[in-house]
Amino acid sequence: MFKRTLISIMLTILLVVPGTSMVADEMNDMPTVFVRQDAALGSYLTDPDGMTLYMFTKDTVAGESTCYDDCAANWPPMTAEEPLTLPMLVHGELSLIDRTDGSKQLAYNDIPLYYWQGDKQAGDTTGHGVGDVWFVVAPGTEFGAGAPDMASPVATDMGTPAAAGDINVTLTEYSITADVSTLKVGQEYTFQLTNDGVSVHEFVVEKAGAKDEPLEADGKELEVEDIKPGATASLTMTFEEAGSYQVSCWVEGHYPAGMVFNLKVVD
Ligand SMILES: [Cu+2]
Repeated sequence: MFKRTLISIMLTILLVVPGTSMVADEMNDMPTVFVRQDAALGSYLTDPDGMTLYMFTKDTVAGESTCYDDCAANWPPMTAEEPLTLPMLVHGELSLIDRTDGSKQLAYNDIPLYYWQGDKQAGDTTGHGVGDVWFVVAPGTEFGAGAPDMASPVATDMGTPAAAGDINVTLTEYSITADVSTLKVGQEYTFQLTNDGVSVHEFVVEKAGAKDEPLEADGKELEVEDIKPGATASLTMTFEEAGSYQVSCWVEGHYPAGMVFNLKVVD
């Protein structure tokens, strides 16, 4: 009996530790859309699982979708529940617009948002440029802006795998970018990390769409925590398998706001 009471007291203490309740609050405030970084596309909006969201330039009336039937089968409208919340530092407005079948669709600055059936996992952007009318949506895009003028590529490799060696990574509020984005299986890379921001950041290497689940090598997690503003750090590793990966920062709220960068590893 005494033991049980002790356990229950300890549990109570654990539950009132400062910070615990704050984390819970922030979880409730999980943004409706997230931001992601891609070497070729710059920043773009995704759903909370990292699936890319697209705009349709044939939607020419603010807050109105023209994509139905076959179109909507290929480009499913994104739906969401209230409250609608944007990540930190992302300006604009989310709303739910009415579709003719009575369903609701999420819109950003009155731009209806869609998925592409060809995308299979977080980091896929295969719908971008389809028909010259479907495009990823950069944070800050206004309705009627037309085809986006994409930011200049942040990486230099653009599909050619980088040779073994250094990869320069910059962390800031709230983005994470690397100077290469295509890597090769079996090569040893060293991520040279620089925190150019004003907050503490971290660096996690994981599978595309993973949620703070660092890869492991020799029983050690491939991550660097607590990188102070202005500090540098490094992480050396070898990818054992081809596929889609991401490097990200899981300090509370940073990942949704854009601290996730797409990496491709090829044979
Ligand atoms: Cu961070």
